[in-house]
Amino acid sequence: MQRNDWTRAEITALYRQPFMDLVFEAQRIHRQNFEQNRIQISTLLSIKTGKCPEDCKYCSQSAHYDSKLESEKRIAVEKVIKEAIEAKASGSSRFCMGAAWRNPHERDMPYVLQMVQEVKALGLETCMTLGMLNASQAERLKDAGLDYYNHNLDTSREYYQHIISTRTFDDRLDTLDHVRHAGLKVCSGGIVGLGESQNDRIGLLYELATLPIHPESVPINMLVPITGTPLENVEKLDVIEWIRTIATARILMPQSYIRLSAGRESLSDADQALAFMAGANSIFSGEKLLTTPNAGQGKDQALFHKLGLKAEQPKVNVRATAINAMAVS
Ligand code: SAM
Ligand code: DTB
Ligand code: SF4
Repeated sequence: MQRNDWTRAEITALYRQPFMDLVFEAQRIHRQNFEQNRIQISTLLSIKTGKCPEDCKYCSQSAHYDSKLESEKRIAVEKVIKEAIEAKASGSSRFCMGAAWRNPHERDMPYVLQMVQEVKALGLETCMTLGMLNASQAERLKDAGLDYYNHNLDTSREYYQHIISTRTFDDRLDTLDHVRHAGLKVCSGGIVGLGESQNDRIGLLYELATLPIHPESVPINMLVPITGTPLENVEKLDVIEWIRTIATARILMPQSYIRLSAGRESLSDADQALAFMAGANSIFSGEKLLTTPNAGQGKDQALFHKLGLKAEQPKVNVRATAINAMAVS
């Protein structure tokens, strides 16, 4: 059962309880709702990189900072399809395409819609993250076959203004509303290690867990410090706080996939094992996230082997199976 009426006091009490009790409870709830030892794997691809007009203080792609990132215009749909085929072959069940836009322009819509149709036809779940959407754009993406839309709340309502000034927290909620009303699945989470307080992490969890419907997917990013951005020298967050955030998310949103997103490169196998114990059940695989390095496939295979974890199989897509069968006949 989903609860959407969590209070901040309840969440604070959950988050601050003795660590072992928190992780134990999160794993208990995890096993009631998901098959144990199964991890969903997604692959990310940047379809337009850098020169973003937004000023998110953590981001390598913001045009406001000199991160030395090489920008790239929209990449060809054929190149995206090639990457998607490789992602599927290496065990991914979902392919996420991200663009450094404030929002997609109308001239970008035919490009992204074609991409969704073609990736979906490969039998992969599709996800996009393109910035803010209006209602009509969300509906057209849904009609093209998009499964998930990623748009993060990032941090608490109070801390948000210290991190981004070019769009508001309520702008983000509006996009999530359009995505939900279009019938798309919602992927929304946040980023920790921005220099926020524990209360801000609790505030982020409060916002996510009190949405009218919980996001189906909740990415928890750990800051990857980027040289040239205002957060390049921020103090690294204690890993225990990252685990507490994950475990509390699992308890508050029992049926959501909790994804270990950015930052795994800086975490040990033991840290990640503890995160899975705390109820995380999804990762991004591959050598690269959008612009920063990720634990490569070999490392992840070794980790899965060590921990006895298995990849969740892609959901069968009847139309895609038929198309693939035609392609090989
Ligand atoms: N431009 C789109 C947007 O902001 O909605 C989509 C891509 S954006 C890179 C997606 C998310 O990645 C951000 O909301 C943030 O949580 C995360 N992210 C970006 N840069 C990061 C970094 N340096 N470290 C950790 N997470 C990061
Ligand atoms: C999300 O929450 N994390 C992913 C995905 N959604 C798009 C992005 C992580 C980006 C990390 C920094 C980079 O590689 O540029
Ligand atoms: Fe642009 Fe997204 Fe980076 Fe913000 S997080 S600067 S919106 S690419």
